[in-house]
Amino acid sequence: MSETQFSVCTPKETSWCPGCGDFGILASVKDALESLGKRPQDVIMMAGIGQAAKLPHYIKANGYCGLHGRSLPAAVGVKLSNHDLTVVINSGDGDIFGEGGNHFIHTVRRDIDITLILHNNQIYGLTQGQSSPLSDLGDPTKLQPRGVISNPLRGPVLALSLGARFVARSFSGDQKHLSETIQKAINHKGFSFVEVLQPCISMNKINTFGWYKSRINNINEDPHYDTKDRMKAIEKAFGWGDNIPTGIFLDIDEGESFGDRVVQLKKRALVKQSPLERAVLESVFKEHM
Ligand SMILES: Cc1ncc(C[n+]2csc(CCOP(=O)(O)OP(=O)(O)O)c2C)c(N)n1
Repeated sequence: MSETQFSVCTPKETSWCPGCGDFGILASVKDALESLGKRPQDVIMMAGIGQAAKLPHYIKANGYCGLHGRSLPAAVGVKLSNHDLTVVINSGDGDIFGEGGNHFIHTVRRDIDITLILHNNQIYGLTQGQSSPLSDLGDPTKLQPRGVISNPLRGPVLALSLGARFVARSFSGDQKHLSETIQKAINHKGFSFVEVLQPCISMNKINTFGWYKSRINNINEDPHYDTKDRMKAIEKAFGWGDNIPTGIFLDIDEGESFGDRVVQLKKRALVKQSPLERAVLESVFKEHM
């Protein structure tokens, strides 16, 4: 993919290992933003901590890296303060579903207009290979040499069960599909979730590029697949093992999101309101606190 106005460094200037799946995700995010006609000043890239969470360092836009697992509440705050910003969160499976699991639940439930791109390498990469909540049962890791003994969490299933209206899965090795999926996710009015299958070439020797490539299967190639059918989406999103469904599981565009229900935001973004309007809010806070 070609360089875009969002490019800020070369692959050598990152701390990712050569061949890391994070490069494909970075390229697709930049391509998606460029294709949507976004400008760097109108976008904020947010993350927690981890290898995936370094993505905001490598893209020219506003950026924020929070504590491990805490990207989502910060993203909600940013969107509510300035809903004119395009808010995109990139973080790892440990960050989002381990340390940040509780935040995931309530962010999905609120259905706020932000996009979460999950880098799922099924491992804690930065801290060198412990299992994450998304590691497969029985897979050996550095810390669990006899194999993981907990059942894996399926991110898309959880999101769908919580009422998310846009849920998809893609692969870091298919940058075109990933870019197109991210574009649809960003355009969706409400919370959108894209799980990206991402090889970690140093710490996960099981879920390799070839492992994913030979298993993925795009459900949207089936003309009868209905992206408005939540129960079907849940059934597909549970699929794993030898046949891993990718594509858009669910895409329901009607309905209002949390931001639409906040009356104070109806006129314009909070940061753009006049001091007088803000003063009214302040008096409300004072009265009730
Ligand atoms: C509250 C807290 N717990 C643990 C850590 C240590 N820590 C930093 S990154 C990380 C793992 C990151 O894994 P993941 O989110 O899956 O991202 P990856 O590095 O694989 O991209 C851990 C455990 C921390 N910084 N803060």
